[in-house]
Amino acid sequence: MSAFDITNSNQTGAKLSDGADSNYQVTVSAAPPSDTTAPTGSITINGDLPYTSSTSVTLNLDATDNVGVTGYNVNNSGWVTFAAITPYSADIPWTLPVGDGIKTVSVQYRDAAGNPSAVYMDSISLDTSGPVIVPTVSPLPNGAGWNNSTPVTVSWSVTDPESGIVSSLGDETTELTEETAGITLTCSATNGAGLYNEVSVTVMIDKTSPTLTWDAIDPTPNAAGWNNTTATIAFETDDNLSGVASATSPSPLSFNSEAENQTQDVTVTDVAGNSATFASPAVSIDWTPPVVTITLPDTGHGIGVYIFGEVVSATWTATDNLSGVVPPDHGTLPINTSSLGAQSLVVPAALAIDYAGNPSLADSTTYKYSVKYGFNGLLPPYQAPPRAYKITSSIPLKWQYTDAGGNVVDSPAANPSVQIKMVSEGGSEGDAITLTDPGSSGLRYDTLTMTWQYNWQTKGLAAGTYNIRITSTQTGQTDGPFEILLRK
Ligand SMILES: [Ca+2]
Ligand SMILES: [Ca+2]
Ligand SMILES: [Ca+2]
Ligand SMILES: [Ca+2]
Repeated sequence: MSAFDITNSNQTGAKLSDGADSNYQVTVSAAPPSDTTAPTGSITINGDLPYTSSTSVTLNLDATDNVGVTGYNVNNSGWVTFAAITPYSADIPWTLPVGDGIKTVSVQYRDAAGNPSAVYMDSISLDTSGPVIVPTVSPLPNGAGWNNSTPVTVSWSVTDPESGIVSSLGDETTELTEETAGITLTCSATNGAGLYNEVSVTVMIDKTSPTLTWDAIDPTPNAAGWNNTTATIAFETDDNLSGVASATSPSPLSFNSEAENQTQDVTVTDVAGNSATFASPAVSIDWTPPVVTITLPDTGHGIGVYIFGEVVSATWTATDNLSGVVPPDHGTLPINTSSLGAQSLVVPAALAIDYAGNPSLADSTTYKYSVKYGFNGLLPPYQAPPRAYKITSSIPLKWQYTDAGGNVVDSPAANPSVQIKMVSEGGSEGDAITLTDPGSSGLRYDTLTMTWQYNWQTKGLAAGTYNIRITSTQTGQTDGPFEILLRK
């Protein structure tokens, strides 16, 4: 116990023992009782939620003390002091260290006497990543994002390894069975830390093959359905949904060879991978002309040998490689016999034509023939055996050239020569003998009578039979032999 004083407040000098009626004031002063009781308290983070998505949290501090709480120390970061209060309660902002995972915060309180409380702790899980949402499309679309078959199944994986999934929407499996230019499915979810995420997947389904439309054959085939040049066919492709990705040939197709009813295939593929093959219209191409073959007749002088002015025709036939010859495929062709000597038959173009419209070619070199004079034999005074001519006489050999009708024609260009060979008794001919003519008169042509004459000098020749031949240099024809008999 401490000492205490009693004083007379009205200053009358009265004593306690006087019993007088006085006012007394008793003042007792003593040291306060010592405080040895520590505060007690608690801590929660964010109202004791299990997860947070942010490093910024609120610490809920509560403490009480028999005298008064005067401070706290969070995570040993230093004492925060305040006037003593009981109970103490405060929400203070706090920043957690970065990095997802369990975060623990501790707190200690103290009172005015400096009594420290126990250390109180709370933990919270930090999750800064939203839900992981992964769609699965089955079967997988191609590289361009398209499916080309049904059903297409869309399923979802929704997870959160840190804080788990609290709620989700659209995570059911969906089966798509219709073509679509694009249908978007969305799945959303919220995790334990309150983070929201949503993922969408767009499914495009095209099951229909592309189409192809053929243009007309260019140039237009003729009425018989043939072309006689290279031809092209253009085409257009189209697709219902994903679009045309490729065609095996560009437009137009080219037809560059001869054949009947030729086609080409074009395969068209859409972006979704559907393809279809289209055969082109048939194209028939023939650019080879018909081939004309000439047959020269034999009118009695050998094949291809005709008499001046003779009316004669060759026959022609035509064949064709492909489209065939438009009738007629044969006929006659007049042979010109108005010129003498070696000739070529003039085969005009387009004698025959094929169904593709190709005319046969002109030809003036292939078919050779010759035109010669008609010859009526040696003229009088020549006579065939048995008439015999006496050796030493000069025998006039005279002849004329004629046309096919036997009419004498003017033949100054005939340029004939005479050849005479002796004939043995066995019938064989010897070599040509040397001819002499009196006065070297030679071969003469009389324009007036259109007669050739050669006076044959027989002097010195042996008796017997001789063959006379006359050859025209102009036409190459040799007329004869004409037999003549010489006697002594
Ligand atoms: Ca205390
Ligand atoms: Ca997470
Ligand atoms: Ca398509
Ligand atoms: Ca042809």
